[in-house]
Amino acid sequence: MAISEKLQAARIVSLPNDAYYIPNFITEEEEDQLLRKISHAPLPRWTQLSHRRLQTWPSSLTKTNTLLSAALPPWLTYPVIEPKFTELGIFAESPHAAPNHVLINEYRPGQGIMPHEDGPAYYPLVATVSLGAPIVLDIYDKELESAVEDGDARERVDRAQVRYRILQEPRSLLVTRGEMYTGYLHGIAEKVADEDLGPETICNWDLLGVRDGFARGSYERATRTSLTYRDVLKVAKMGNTLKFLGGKK
Ligand SMILES: O=C(O)CCC(=O)C(=O)O
Repeated sequence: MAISEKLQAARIVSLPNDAYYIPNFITEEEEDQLLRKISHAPLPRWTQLSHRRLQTWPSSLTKTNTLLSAALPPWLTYPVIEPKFTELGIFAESPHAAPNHVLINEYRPGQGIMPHEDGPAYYPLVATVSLGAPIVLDIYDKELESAVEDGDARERVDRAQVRYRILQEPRSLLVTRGEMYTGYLHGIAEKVADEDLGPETICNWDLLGVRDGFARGSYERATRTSLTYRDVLKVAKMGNTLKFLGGKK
């Protein structure tokens, strides 16, 4: 099954191929339920990074970018993957025809993520469900990559030109794939407010669920959590795991 007409209608037309934005992808009850499950995860599930904290489900990838085969927990599967992703045909063309990996990032006001690309471990498609509060995702040209790698990375990033800005409302879905996935970097600025919001600066402005809510042109950040669903290309089945870890089959 290819992507559905509903997803086609959600395409952000001012962006390269392809990005899709659907407001109110999940209900408030579904958002509450996800936030509850995330907050009830045992503390060791969290990796505290310097500018955000992170949960990785079902597990981190190995050094060779391999996922040890394990099912995602039901609360990350229902209702987001089944039935919602499947109805939209989001992962219909990916190797496992479904996501097998989820990163959960939590950003407090002032926190963010440096411009980066998601890399070759994954099929080039990421589906992001946002919870809790809005945030702006910045899209950078890839030339920034070498600038980030050498010298004073943070200063260079601050000076770098953002090419596109995508506003992600709580409960929304953002899908990026293809050229949008491989040809650009993405990041979230470490700010306590997102400003200069309007039809000229936000490329999904016409697709927002509550455009009026941003009519003042800015908002103070609050804690925002994202679920990024991906399909890891290399999966080691349990039968092969011993061999994989260096043992005998
Ligand atoms: O939180 C987000 O929306 C972006 C997360 C991200 O860039 C990543 O997980 O690679």
